[in-house]
Amino acid sequence: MIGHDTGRRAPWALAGVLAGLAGLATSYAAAMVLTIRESPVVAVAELVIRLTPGEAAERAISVLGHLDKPALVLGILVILVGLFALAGRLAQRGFWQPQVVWFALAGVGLAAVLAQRGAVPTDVIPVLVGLVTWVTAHSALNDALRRGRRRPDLESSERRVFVMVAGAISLAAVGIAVGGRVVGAGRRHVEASRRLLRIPGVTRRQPPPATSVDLAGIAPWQTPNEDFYLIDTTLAKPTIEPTEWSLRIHGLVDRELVLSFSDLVARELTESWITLNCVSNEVGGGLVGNARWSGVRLADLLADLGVSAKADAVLQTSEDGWTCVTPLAALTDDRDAMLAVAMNGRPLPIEHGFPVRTVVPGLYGYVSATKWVVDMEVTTFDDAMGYWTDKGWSALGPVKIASRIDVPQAGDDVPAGELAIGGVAWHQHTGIEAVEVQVDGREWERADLGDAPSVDPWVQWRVTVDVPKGDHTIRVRAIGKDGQTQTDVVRAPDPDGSTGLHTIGISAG
Ligand SMILES: Nc1nc2c(c(=O)[nH]1)N[C@H]1C(S)=C(S)[C@@H](COP(=O)(O)O)O[C@H]1N2
Ligand SMILES: [Mo]
Repeated sequence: MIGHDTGRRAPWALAGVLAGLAGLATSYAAAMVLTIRESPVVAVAELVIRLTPGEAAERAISVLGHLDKPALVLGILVILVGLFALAGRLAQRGFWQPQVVWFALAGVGLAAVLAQRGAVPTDVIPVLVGLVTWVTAHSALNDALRRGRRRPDLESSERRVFVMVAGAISLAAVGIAVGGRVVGAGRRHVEASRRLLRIPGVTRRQPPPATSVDLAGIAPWQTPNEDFYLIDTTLAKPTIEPTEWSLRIHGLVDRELVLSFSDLVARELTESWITLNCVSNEVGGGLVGNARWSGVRLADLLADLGVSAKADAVLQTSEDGWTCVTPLAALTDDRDAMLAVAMNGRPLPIEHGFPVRTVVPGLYGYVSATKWVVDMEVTTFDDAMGYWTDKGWSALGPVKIASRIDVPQAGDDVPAGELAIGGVAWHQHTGIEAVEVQVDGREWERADLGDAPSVDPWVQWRVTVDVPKGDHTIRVRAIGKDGQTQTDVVRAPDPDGSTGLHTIGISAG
């Protein structure tokens, strides 16, 4: 009952929340129509991610997994709704009081939008559209509320006016947001281009090598694209039409180069099986996958450009402004470091870097595997800093030898007697010589290895052991082709990759 003492605050707060949500809707619609990659809310969330110290960001990634970013956006929305309600309550005191909240929120939005890489003046339009909506929608709702206060005799009709104004604003906001989405359906467009894209030289299917490991529950040797782990700092994935993509290679080179997508795929294409893994992967974790990548070797490209002898690093930048610094040597030696255009015989999925990403065998993703890559500056480690190294992660990111038990799983109950154990092991660009398994601290037993066509992909392994009734502990270790045995010293991923042996407990009965 508006205009009476009871429940009087609620309609004012509600008016603030409605106006606030209407402003989010119109700013979202404006971003869509202008095909700006993100709404201002998402830009704020990405700014929060960027300002989060490395260790905290790391913990959020590992605790929340893929949910970390939706959880962040949700948290921001909850805070916003609280501030909208506050603006609504302030309106009880007068016209100007709530404007402080609206202008402050718009200020944060502007700061976030302008902090984006390659921000252009039009990027501020969605924020301004949102601000105008906040101020006008809020004052319309407040007028409706005040009318009732001045004319208590009109209590019920005034209430009707407020409900009608509120309803009209909500409907308009939803309509505008949906309309904006339809008009600016950029992603669907890029998805269609991706589906229709045929890249000469990319073979759809190439059977994985005959592998001797056939054990239910073990990770498939070739990781399907849809099961491949995903790690990046974006909320809205960049959607880049191949015709609009270009890569600039510059810095300490004799000749600078700007490469279009058609220039790139006109060059000789290389196909290579490469296992990619994340430095954040815990011992036994799943942030690792093996795919066949098709692309252009960076060593050949860079050789054409003439790299200065002073250079020892390449600063890579993605369309969304993520950066990493890669040791030059890893891009110019005999390994298949490449600008990849296809993954498992298909154009790269959008979330894995469409249309072009970097893949470097033997280095963790955070120093090498730039998705949506658009710029490469040949430089020196002294002069360049990457996104994660700036947060305290190690500058050089060679992968560490690792092995994982996939079968049985920790905590499984298994029949006593013969037990098949299996999993994967990797030491990219060095190769796996042997895998050994130990039950209850007894002798290490050698496992059988599956085939691998080169030293860059992982290998599957399998061994059969005898387990009597009771509880058992199983550990695995890998031995590299360089003679290195995987260490049992336990270390967390920060700053250069986890170490320790994957160990599981099972019960035989
Ligand atoms: N543009 C961009 N590229 C990026 C990242 C990122 O945050 N942004 N993350 C890197 C990290 S830490 C890893 S482990 C790999 C993961 O690649 P995937 O998501 O295709 O598995 O991408 C790398 N490339
Ligand atoms: Mo990573």
